[in-house]
This record gives sequence, structure tokens and C-alpha cells, in this order.
Amino acid sequence: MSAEEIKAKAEAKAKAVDPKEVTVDIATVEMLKKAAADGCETIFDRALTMKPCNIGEQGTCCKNCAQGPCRLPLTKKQTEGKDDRKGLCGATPETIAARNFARMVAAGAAAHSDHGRGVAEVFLAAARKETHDYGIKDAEKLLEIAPDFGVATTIVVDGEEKERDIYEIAEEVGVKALGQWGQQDGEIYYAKRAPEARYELWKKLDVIPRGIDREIVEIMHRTHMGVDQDYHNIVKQCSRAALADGWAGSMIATDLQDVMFGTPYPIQGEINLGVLKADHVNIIVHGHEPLLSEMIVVASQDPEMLSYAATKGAKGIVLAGMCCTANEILVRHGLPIAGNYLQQELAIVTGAVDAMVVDVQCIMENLANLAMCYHTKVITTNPRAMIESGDTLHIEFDEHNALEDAKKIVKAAIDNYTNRKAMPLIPTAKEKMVVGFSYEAINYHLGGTFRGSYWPLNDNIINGRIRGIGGVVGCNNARTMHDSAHLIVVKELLKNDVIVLTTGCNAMACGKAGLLTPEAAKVYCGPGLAEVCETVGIPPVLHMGSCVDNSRILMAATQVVKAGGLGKDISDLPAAGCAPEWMSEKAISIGQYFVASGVYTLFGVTLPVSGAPRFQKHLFEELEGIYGGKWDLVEDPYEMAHRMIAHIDKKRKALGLDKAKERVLMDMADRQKLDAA
Ligand code: MSK
Repeated sequence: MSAEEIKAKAEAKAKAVDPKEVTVDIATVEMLKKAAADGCETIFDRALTMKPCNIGEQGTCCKNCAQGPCRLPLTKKQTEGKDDRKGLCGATPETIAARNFARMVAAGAAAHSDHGRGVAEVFLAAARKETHDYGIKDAEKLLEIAPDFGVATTIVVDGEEKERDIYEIAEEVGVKALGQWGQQDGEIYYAKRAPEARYELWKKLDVIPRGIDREIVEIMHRTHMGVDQDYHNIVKQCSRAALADGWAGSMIATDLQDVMFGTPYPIQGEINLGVLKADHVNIIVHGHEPLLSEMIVVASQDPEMLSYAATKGAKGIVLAGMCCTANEILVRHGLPIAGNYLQQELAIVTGAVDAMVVDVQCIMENLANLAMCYHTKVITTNPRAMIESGDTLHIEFDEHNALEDAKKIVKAAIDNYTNRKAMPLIPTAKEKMVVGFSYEAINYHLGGTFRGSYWPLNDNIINGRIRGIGGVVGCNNARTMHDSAHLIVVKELLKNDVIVLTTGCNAMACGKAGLLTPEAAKVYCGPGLAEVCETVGIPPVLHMGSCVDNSRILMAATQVVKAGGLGKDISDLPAAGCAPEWMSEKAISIGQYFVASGVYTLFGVTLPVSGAPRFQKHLFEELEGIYGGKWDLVEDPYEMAHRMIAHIDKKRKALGLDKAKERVLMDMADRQKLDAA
């Protein structure tokens, strides 16, 4: 071997991924070893060789006009002396970082809300019976949400009050819901769902969204060269657009999906790559929109499709989910999850996936290249999301012909079963879990059918058995160890009697680690929380769905406020939220709507604000004085959990709950007394 070859080999080895250093998940370790043995590259390899840009990471690179990019890194010179950094137009680091941050909010809010718009369009088509494949599954939820849109559920005929036809109500709700995107003035309907004190604060601050699209477009205008040059004012518009996401685009998506496909209630499921089966056709649905996955569920269980699979020698069809689509089909059908964001390539590496069916968001372009190393067909389905790389198949999914299109997709997967190149290698790792805790399900579980209420939760927070509530959500990020920070934060919270609400890839990390079972309470929780979970029979980590379903967390927080005894606003609650491994722009929009809703919100890994100290101070400190919620960045997950706990304790103290109290039976008058305190 020549000296150059030895050097090249040493360099390659030095850059090779050590699976145990990049993930805590054993199935991922196994598949990373297989990928290396197969000579296939994954995101874990690319993260080793490509490092983030130092200036972009600080948020201070401006490329909003052709005189730049203007790069304004914060160096020792500015921190120790005068900070006179300016772009060509004079833009300060604060203006630049705030504009970049705002554009992330806009992109994130647009992604969630465009998903919501698609749902509203199909909902309206279903209400008008223009499509036969979708209908109304949860009429009760429709009747609950209709008044929020000002839609009457009854009608007076000949002096007698009668129930209106459910499809007539649905049509009116659909028209009004869809109108929220193009609305120019006034307020989004759901702003009034927030606790009264929060609604009044938003009104005073003039941040109630007028319409969804309008607020997103306005961010793009304000961040154009030479428009809004005051970071305070830019952040104010971030709040409007983010609230339009959380309390409109995402919340409408969640609600209408529930009406069409069913509101989630606790159900068992399984998770990790071990859910795939070597002798079955394996189809993975990956992305976000249940409009597609719900129909693939139906098609994959169709007797005609199962017989067709048998003709190819397969024993059946496994339909598993990936990323947030996985959460959608899991919480409604108990269908298995193959993995979270950083496992998407590794599912293909098993050699067992006959089709990876994708729609929108969180889909890595490299899936298409990787699929060429194996036999997997990557099937794109959405006209908004095509892949140029590799050899993908596009089968457009038309909601008016949904089931037929879904069958075409399933058939393409079955046809590919016989093209497998080698014996698949499927990890054995998989875990059982109990999921599907919509805020309605939590209500039912705590209070029962006849007395559904959040009061038992409040009662246990007041008596100190439960210290507080932690929302732990968000993605995986290849810049940090896969699932590690998620699990450290959650376990630390549980140990300290903090009940956890989860969505997205965090929910999946928790599932893989066995935290989504009622039995986990005894193993991981402090004595108070363990006692409550064991008595009620719930897991200590409540899986609430996908990332649009963070709106369910907003509603759960609102229900807690309304149940009484814990203050008048979300910002009074002993609660905090975090995204320990975030990566997508949607996370920034989610973070901003939680902050503007009054929640202390911590992000891990990085935040592109460090190059603009005054802007960072505004997000990390000053916003608390305005909204009662603020941003924070903490890389160490133990520290993150303990800052959340310290905040929870601060709120307990403000409510006079800093000492554990004996359980007392309270009536409404007692609760009102607490609220007035
Ligand atoms: S966003 S939570 S990477 S799926 Fe739903 Fe994507 Fe996971 Fe973030």
C-alpha cells in the first residue's frame, strides 16, 4: 500500500462514524454498522464531514439582497470593545438575526398551515360529499368545535329546537375554517379559546392574528431589504404569525383531522425498526399529512391487495410510519412506527422496505440516493414535494380519487417485493407503548365519562404529588447524539415528579425507550407522580400526536387554567416546554407560539441568535416581561431539565404551592379563592 493510500485509509477511518457515539438507540447502532458494511452513506456520515457555518450559526449572515451576503460574526473584538458591526445598508447584527429568525417563523408557520389548508379543503369536499373516501367520523367533536366558528348546531323549526344535519354543519364549519387563511381583518376564531387573561393580553399587545396567510406574508415583506429595522417590532410580527400557526393553522388541522379520522384515545402500539417483517411487503409512510396515510391504511388492509401480495409470495403487508405521519396513524389506528427522523435512511438500509411513500416535510433528499443501493421504491405523492435525485416514482395523490390512488401506491410496493437484492437484516428491537392522549382523552381519563375534567390533575399539582407539567417535543438533530438529550430531559423531569406531555420525534424516542407505558411510572417517576399514574393507569409521558398536534398541548394548558386553582393564565402554570433536539423551522414557529402563549421554552443544540446579543437578550429575558414566557438555549440536557424544574418551582411559589399540601377536597368556592389569591 502506498503512503497516500495509507493516509487516505487513516483519514477515512478517522472520519468513520462510531455508531455508539451518535445514537443511544440499539436498532440505529445495528443499522449504521450495516450501512457502513454495505458502503452506504447516511446523514450521520455527512454530519462528520460537513460542519455548520460559524456565521450562519450565530444568525448574523444577511443574504436578503444582492449587495451581500454581509457576514457579521461576533468576535472577541466586539465583545471586548465597541460593537460597530454593520451590513452594507447599515443593518445591525440585531436586525439581521431578527430577520433571519422571523423568516424561520414564517417558513415553519407556512409548513404547518399549508398542511392545515389542505385538510380544510378536503374537509369541505367531504362535507359537500364531493369525495366518497373521506367523511365525518367524530360527529361529537364537530359539534364541539362548531360554536368556535360561530356555527349553530341546532335550528328552530316551528318553535321547536332541532339538531341540524351534521353535513350541513360540517359544510359551514369547512367554509369558515378555510376562510381563516385568506382573512384580511379582525381576529382568528380560535384566539378566544385561550384563557381570557391571555386573550386580553394579546389584544392589548395587538398581536392577535388577522388571518393566517396575511401574517406569514407580512413577515416576508418586513424582512425584505430596507423595511422593518427594529428587532422588537420584527419579533412582534413573529408572535402574530406564530400564533396564527399554533392557534389557527395547526389547531384547525388537528381539529378537522379528528373530525374526519377520529379523535385519538389511548391505544397500544409498537415502535422501532423491529416492526418490519422479512416475509411481508413492508410499506413505510413518511412525512406529515394524514390525508394520504389514512387512505394507505385502508388500501393496505384491502382483501384484494392482501391477495395480490400473496401472489408475490408475501405473507402479508406491514404498514409502518416514519416521523409525524407515523404519529398520526399510530394514535388513531395503533399501527406501528418504524422510527423517528434520523432513522428514515436506516429503514431503507434494512433491505426490507419495498416502498417508502412520502408526502411533505422532514423527508431527506438522500433517501432517493440510498434507495438505489437497495431495492426500495421511493414514491413521492404530493405536487408540492418532488425529488430530483435518484430514481423516484411519482404517484400523485388526488384527494378526490384518494382510495384508488392509495391502491396504486400499495400495488407498486407489492410489485417491488420480488426485487429485493439480498436477505433483509431487520433489527429485533421494538417496544410496546400506550399512546393517543388527545386533550379530550386526558379529560376522560382523569375524570371519567360523566365527570370528565382536568380538576384531578390540578388537584394533584396543588397537593404536590405532581410538581408540574413539562412539554417535551421536537425533532432529532444530527449535530447531537440521536435521542440522547430527549431521554435525559424526560427522565430527569419524571424523577422530579413532573408529568410530561409529548409530540413528534420526542414522543418516538420515549416510545423506543419504554417510557410510554403505565409500568414506566414505577421505574422512572418520583413517588408522587408514580402514585398518580398508577392510580389512574396512565403512562407518565403522554403521547399527544404529531407536530401540528402541539396545538393539543395549548388546549391542555388552557383546560388546566380553566379547571381552576392554578392561576388565570397559561403563564401562571407550573409548566415549561422544551425541544432538546430541534432542527426544523417549524420548531421555531412552535417555540414562538408557546412563548407568546406564556410558556418558558427551552431549545437544545443551538439557536441562530448568539451573534446578536441585544436581540438574544430580548428573546431570552425581555419577552418574559411582555408575554410571561421567554426563550432559552441550553445544550446540556440535565441543565435543561433543571432550569424547567426551577421555573416550575418559581410558579408554584407564586401560586403559594411551594410546600406539599395534604390532599383536601375542594369545591368550586375553594378553587375560586385560590384563583383570587
Ligand atoms: S417535524 S418532530 S423531525 S417528524 Fe414533525 Fe419532523 Fe420529527 Fe420534527
